[in-house]
Parts: sequence; structure tokens; C-alpha cells
Amino acid sequence: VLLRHDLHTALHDDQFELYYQPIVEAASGRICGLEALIRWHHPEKGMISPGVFIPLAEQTGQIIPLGRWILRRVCQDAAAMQMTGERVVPVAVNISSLQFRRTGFLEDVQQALHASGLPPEYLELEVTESVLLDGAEQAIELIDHLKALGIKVALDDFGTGFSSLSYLRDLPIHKVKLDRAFIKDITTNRRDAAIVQGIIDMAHHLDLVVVAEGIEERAQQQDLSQRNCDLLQGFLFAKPMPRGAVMGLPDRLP
Ligand code: G
Ligand code: G
Ligand code: MN
Ligand code: NA
Repeated sequence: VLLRHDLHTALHDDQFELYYQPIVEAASGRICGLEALIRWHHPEKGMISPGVFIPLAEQTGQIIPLGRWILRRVCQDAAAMQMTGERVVPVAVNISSLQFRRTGFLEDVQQALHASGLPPEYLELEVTESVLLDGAEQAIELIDHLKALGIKVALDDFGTGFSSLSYLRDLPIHKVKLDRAFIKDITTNRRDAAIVQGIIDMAHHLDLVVVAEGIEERAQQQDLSQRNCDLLQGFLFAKPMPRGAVMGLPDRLP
């Protein structure tokens, strides 16, 4: 209850910060994208995880102004990184399903792009299967609109929850992100490996880019690279970090 109240003032008091985690090409380690991940610096409680406060913000409706602020900030940061030549790669933002399904979302995205001057090709939205809660048609239409504007959409946390193969078939997405639950034991568990290989092959036949999340070990990188996974993300390469730290990274992460 206390946290819920604090969330209300946090936006006005500028207590949120966006961190960025590199996404690399599987074979080379070349940085080819960033995922924005929000952090809350609570004045008394210290750093609070988005895993805790995003669900709260969804309950209270705060996710709408917060989500709008995140979009604007990420576009600003991305445009600045482009302008200075720091890191000219697409930046992905996690979008809450409540935000995605709300009237005016498309306008919010366009405003954030317009205000920052970021070319739409450099913005990517990460959504989960719960965008389909009110039915697939609206979601498909919206993703088609975004696509027409040049904005890419990725299906996040794929393989867990209620994710279904029909989503891969029906949603006009360009990328799937394999949940780290399937990656964790990939080098030792044949069943996990079989599922991951199946998803990679199927996704490629559907012309989708595949990202594996939660890479913590070299053996996982080698395994997924051999399985033709396109992109990798995880602590092995880099943790989420403030924008200023992204600037100092080399082009390739070993
Ligand atoms: O960064 P971390 O692993 O702690 O994130 C935990 C969860 O919070 C993940 O599910 C992630 O998708 C979500 N999350 C992180 N940043 C954002 C954000 O900016 N917006 C939304 N909607 N979710 C986020
Ligand atoms: O739900 P989503 O995929 O957006 O969540 C991304 C979350 O995963 C972020 O909170 C990020 O901090 C976390 N993360 C990124 N790389 C790793 C990793 O290698 N291991 C673990 N355990 N978490 C990771
Ligand atoms: Mn994500
Ligand atoms: Na995920």
C-alpha cells in the first residue's frame, strides 16, 4: 500500500531511470540492439525492481502515464545516442499490455518519435501474448499500423505463459524472444534443447528473427550459436546499465 502511494509521486520527483542492456549477434558478439529496462531509485527503500512495481502500476492505472514517460525517455535517449554516434542501433521498449491495448497508444508512440526526432526504424516494441486478451484482431491491426510506420514489434517471453504457436502465425511481428526458462539448462537438458531448436527453425521459416534471453555462460552462447539463433542477450555479455555506461562499451562483447 505504501509503495503504491510512493509510485504516485515518483514520476513527478524524477525517481525513475532507464537502463539499457545490449543485444548481440550470436556468432560475433557485435552489439546490434539495446533493451530499455526501467529502474526506480526509491528515496528510502533504494532500488526497486520493475518486477515489483510494474504490476503495481498496472493495478493502479499509473502504468499509462509511466508508460508514456518511458516511451518518451527511451526515444530521447536513443535519438541522443544516434546524434552523438555513441551507439547507432535500434532500442527496444517493453510495453505493458494495458498500455498497448489502450486507445491512443499509437498516438503516444508517434508523439514520442516526433518529439525526439528518432527515426521509427530505430524503435522496437516488446509485447507479450497478453496483448491478445481482448481478441487477436485489434492487436493484429495495431501491429500492422506500427509496422507501416516502420516500428518493429517483438514477442517477448515466448515459450512461457499462454504463448501459442498461432501467435507466431497470426501476429505481424518481426522477432521472437525466447524466455530464459528454456535457455537456462539448454546445454544439459535435451528436452529444452529440442524445444528451442524447434522454435528457432519454425521462426526462421516464418521469417522471424530469434533472440535468446538470459545467456550467462559461454557454453550457452556456443550452443545457441550452433543452433542458428540470431541474437543473444544476457549477463555473459553485459548487464543492464545506465546510458552513460553504454557509450563506453566496445562494438563487440566477447
Ligand atoms: O529489468 P528486470 O529483469 O528486473 O525486469 C523485470 C520485469 O520488468 C521484466 O518482465 C521486464 O519486462 C519488466 N520491465 C522492465 N522495464 C520495463 C518497462 O520499461 N516497461 C514495462 N512495461 N516493463 C518493464
Ligand atoms: O521480461 P523481459 O524479458 O523483458 O525481462 C528482461 C529481464 O531479464 C530484465 O529484468 C533483465 O535484468 C533480466 N536479465 C537480462 N539478462 C539476464 C541474465 O543473463 N540472467 C538473468 N537471470 N536475468 C537477466
Ligand atoms: Mn523484454
Ligand atoms: Na523475457
